[in-house]
Amino acid sequence: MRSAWTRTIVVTLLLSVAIPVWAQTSRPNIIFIFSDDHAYQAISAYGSRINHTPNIDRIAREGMRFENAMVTNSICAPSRAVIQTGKYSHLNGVLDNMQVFDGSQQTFPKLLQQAGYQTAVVGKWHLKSEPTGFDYWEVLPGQGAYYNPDLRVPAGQNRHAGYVTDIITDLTLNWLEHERDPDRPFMVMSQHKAPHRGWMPGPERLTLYDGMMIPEPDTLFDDYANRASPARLQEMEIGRHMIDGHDLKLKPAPNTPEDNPDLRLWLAGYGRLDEGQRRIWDAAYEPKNAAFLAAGLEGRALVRWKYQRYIKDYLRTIASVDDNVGRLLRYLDETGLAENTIVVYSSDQGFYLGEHGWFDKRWMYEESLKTPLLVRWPGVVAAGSTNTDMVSNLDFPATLLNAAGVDVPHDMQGRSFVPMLRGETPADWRKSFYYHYYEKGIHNVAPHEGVRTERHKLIHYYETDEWELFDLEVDPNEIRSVYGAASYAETQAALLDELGRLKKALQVPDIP
Ligand code: SGN
Ligand code: CA
Repeated sequence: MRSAWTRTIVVTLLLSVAIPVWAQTSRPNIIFIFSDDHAYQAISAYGSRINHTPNIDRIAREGMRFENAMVTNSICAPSRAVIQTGKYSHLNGVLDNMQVFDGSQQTFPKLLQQAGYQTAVVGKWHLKSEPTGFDYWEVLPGQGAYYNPDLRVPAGQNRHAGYVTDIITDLTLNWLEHERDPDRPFMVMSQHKAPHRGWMPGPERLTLYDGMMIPEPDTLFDDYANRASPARLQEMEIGRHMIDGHDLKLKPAPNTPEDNPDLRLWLAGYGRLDEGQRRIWDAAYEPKNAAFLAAGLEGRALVRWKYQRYIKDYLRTIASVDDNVGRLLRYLDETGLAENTIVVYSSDQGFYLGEHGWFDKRWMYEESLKTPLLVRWPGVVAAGSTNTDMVSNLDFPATLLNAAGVDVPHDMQGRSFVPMLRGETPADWRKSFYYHYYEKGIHNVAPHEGVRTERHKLIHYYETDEWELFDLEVDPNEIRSVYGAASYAETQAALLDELGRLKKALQVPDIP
């Protein structure tokens, strides 16, 4: 009797001590690797026809690939504000790239911090106010620079020599290795500038793809027929809107006037290179540029050349991102951290790689609505699995909180997709998705909202009250709107109802 009591007491004591310790050490770490403007079409795990990303693919091979991850507002700062808060733009206050994020509001890093996580953010931030909810932050001011970038810290600004993608990884690794407390779980956001416009490749990648022709997308010469007027009025065409000294890396002539915008952009990019970097850069571009100038291309041949220059530089910057993902993954392997660390790879939105003749993003069309999302979580996510449910950047905070065992606040509009990571989709998961782009400015994309279902998409350009309806099954490239067609009357009515229902449920204010 007495020994049974003793055993009970001993076991009870052990449990009361052991459970919290066990729970603490088993909470997963989180590495959120985030790039800027990385199209899923440029990841081989997504079936890229144009490049190979072996390290990013490893996350897919050892984890889950999401085929329908969508953003609520396809532009940089708004997407980042959604990820901080789990709320749509109209509730988090960042509707466009100009607005300042109110860092006093609830964010998922703050909630993780309160639960005992160490938190850090390195690289592109772009929310205008200082990061809040992070034990360590070192972020690019604004868009940041590709070469020899400045990075802001609470005490001021540091200039780092070298290439931004490498530097962001160096800082991430330094924090992991030397600065964090190894006894507590961590969440670090390692956020690249690349492959954002400017598309300046790193010194080792300047000649990658030389002598090759990258395949063109089917809609490079889209004529925007059978669409509402905004598709024709945009200013993001490879043929018409690329800037010589900036996008196309053509050195401005020596007598260019100082106030020329082309020259200013050239100086903001190439102008940051030190002498050694310039020698490597010039050796790579000057022979190619001389050949181009000698060829005197016009019309479609010129568009095709611009596409090749654009896509190769874009993919070169991604090659460096991929190398650096490899560095992070190797570090996790070598330190044994890999086993209990969730690795996420995603981007702030998708991007046009010549589809519809475009670069940039913003539209509710597929290439910019969808974003890459790969998640590795050893012991939880089945290796090499895929998911086709409509998940969103809106769901990232709820998911990461849930994975960390932290309650998800009721006012977050996103929902945890941890069940999907375990291979089970809840029966009541969303079957339709609300999208809203607000910005008026560069690239002249008209504000619009809409609803996406598994098969259809309804878009409203409310300033001109124009509509588009796409049947993605028969028209995956979205080149023929069937809005108003008699054969789609029922579908159209159902989508209109659904749009109204979603707006009500999500508390979207009426458009002024
Ligand atoms: C810059 C780019 C635009 C880009 C926006 C937003 N022009 O203004 O092409 O759409 O950023 O990008 S550039 O001449 O400065 O390169 S975002 O990713 O920050 O939203
Ligand atoms: Ca972006």
